[in-house]
Amino acid sequence: TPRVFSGIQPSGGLTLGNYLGAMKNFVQMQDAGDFETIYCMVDLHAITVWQDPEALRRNTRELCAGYLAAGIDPERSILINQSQVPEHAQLAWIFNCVARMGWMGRMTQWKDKAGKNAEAASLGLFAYPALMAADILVYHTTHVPVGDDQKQHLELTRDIATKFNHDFGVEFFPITEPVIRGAATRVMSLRDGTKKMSKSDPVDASRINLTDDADAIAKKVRKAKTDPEPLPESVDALEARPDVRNLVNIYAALADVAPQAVLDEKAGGQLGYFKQDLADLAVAKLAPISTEMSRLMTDPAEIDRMLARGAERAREITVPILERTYEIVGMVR
Ligand code: AQP
Repeated sequence: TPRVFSGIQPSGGLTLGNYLGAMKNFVQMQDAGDFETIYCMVDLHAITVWQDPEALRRNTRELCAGYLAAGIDPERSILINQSQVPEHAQLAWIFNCVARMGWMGRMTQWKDKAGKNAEAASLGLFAYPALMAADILVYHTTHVPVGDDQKQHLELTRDIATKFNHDFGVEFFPITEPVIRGAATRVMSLRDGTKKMSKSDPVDASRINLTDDADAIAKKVRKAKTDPEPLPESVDALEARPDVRNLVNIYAALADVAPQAVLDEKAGGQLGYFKQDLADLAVAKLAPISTEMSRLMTDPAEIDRMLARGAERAREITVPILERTYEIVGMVR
């Protein structure tokens, strides 16, 4: 069966960007039933930059609660925390020996995140894409839903699979296909429409957290950076107004309509009113999720049981694939 894998880092609380750009889509893929779906909290990826241990534990459980509240069903999908399925890290080591330094050095995410001070970045941050390749290939995943920002890493996953197969003269790892999300929503910062909304942005007002209450959401939307012009007739006119475009896109994604349809209804309106509508819509759509998340978070032991069960199911797939990989590579078993 075609199989999908995707993950989210527990590197902070979930944002509206993670929800509209990733989770909502994960749920649709699960519900469509065309793929076997595996979704992950990638805690090993999160620690490529410093994470406070208590915060990491809390964020991992909260991310699990977020998946469940958004509609991931742990029976129909496999829901796991990365470090609880040790084959991810074990296969990543093999891939560290397959991938080339030059490939990693060309990754734009590495260049962005390490910045000018690459000497001080962790070795894990550099090797991040090899672990991601392992996440995907340890399940022989055939399809990965990717946003623009992850295209290059999936390309590298394909290169690693190709080189492994070639070096060992096998047809073992599949060449995973990207599933490009239709009209994928890229949610931008509420303080800067040219920067992506991010859980690790130090400014809380830049993002809507899935755990924000109605007041917090309304306040952040009201204070979102915009210009004084009314809403235009056509989306083309939003090109030059990234902050306004971002709010229109968020509205459209929450309402499940095209951005143009939002303008057809609201063109000419003042932004103050539009922000009020947007806040109402965001609260209506997110309140059930945040309520369910808080309910789930009252019983962390139940979350941990669910994750243990997920890991058990995942390992039915990963243990044989890792075993076979070790054999191919020449490890005595
Ligand atoms: N602003 C966004 N708009 C649309 N999609 C987004 N994603 C993240 N931010 C947006 C999608 O969420 C998934 C999980 O991403 P991740 O946790 O692996 O890390 P990220 O992309 O780096 O997300 P953050 O929130 O910005 O985390 P930090 O701050 O830790 O780097 C991915 O599918 C991503 O596309």
